[in-house]
Amino acid sequence: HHHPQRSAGVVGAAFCRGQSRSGVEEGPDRIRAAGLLDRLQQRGCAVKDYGNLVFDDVVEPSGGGGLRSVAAVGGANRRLSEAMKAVKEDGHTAVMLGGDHSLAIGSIHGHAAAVGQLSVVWVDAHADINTPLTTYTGNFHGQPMSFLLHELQSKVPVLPNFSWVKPCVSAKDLVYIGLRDVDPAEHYILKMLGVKVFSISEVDRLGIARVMEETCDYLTARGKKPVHLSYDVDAIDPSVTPATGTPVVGGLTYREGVYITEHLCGTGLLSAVDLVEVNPLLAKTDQDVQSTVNTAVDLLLGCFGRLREGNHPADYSLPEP
Ligand code: EXY
Ligand code: MN
Ligand code: MN
Ligand code: MN
Repeated sequence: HHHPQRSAGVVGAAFCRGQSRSGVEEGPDRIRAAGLLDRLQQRGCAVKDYGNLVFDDVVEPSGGGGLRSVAAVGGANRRLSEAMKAVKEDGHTAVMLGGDHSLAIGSIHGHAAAVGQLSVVWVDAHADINTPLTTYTGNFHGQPMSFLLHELQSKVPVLPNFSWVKPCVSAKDLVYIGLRDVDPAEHYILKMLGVKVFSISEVDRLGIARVMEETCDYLTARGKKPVHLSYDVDAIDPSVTPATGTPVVGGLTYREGVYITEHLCGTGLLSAVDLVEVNPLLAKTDQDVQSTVNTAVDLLLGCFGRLREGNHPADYSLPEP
């Protein structure tokens, strides 16, 4: 049971236009300010910070069919896809700091462009698999998986600034963990495609250890592919991570949330991680912001081999008297 040394390539995506509430664009800088890079380095993990992406100002076409900021979301994700591809080609485990969850389109697309077929573990209160035709809200953070799955392409219309998106994930290579707020169309899609879902009820029934064993058995049954972990901080209970745009009661505990990252790290297959939907402006108190941001950092440290039992460098030696 060993943890091979990895390097982290960190990309900030300070983007909020996949949803309606400002503040989520502050996620990357707040997570860095909480010491992510130093704490990764202290644990012997090499870090390259690629900084925050610069997104073009986009003029939205008129119309839009009730969809919010279509062209901006398409353009930002195109930029992010190129950045993630470059991080993977530089040999790092990629870390995408969001921003809202619409950014998973570019993050997963770029990851797949660099490494080929991958497995996706989506940890979220929400399924984020509405199509542009089923969304009630018009928010793209509730739709990213619909653009990525091969099986849904006949249901997704052509949209401005989205023509670059090539579907790159198969339904059988996707596992959800933590779902508890799923729209009817999303529930239909998950059943129709036979997607593996460990809703919060399955976490209650099986326990998180068995959920993670079954997740990894399921994903590796057809061969070991690189894993993309897309972690929405709203998967965790809002008592722990209140600073987020769409909190849902009854979430994962801090311990369950961190266990997911420890287990995936231990497989040696983790190739990229998104940490999204931290919105420091939506907390009532500074303590709420700190709890949310510090949990985000702990989730990322878990992805890079930090163990709660304690840790020591491979070359540690006791001082001689
Ligand atoms: N299902 C709702 C929608 O499509 O708007 C809510 C989505 C919330 C998405 C958050 C980020 O995970
Ligand atoms: Mn999400
Ligand atoms: Mn969510
Ligand atoms: Mn381990």
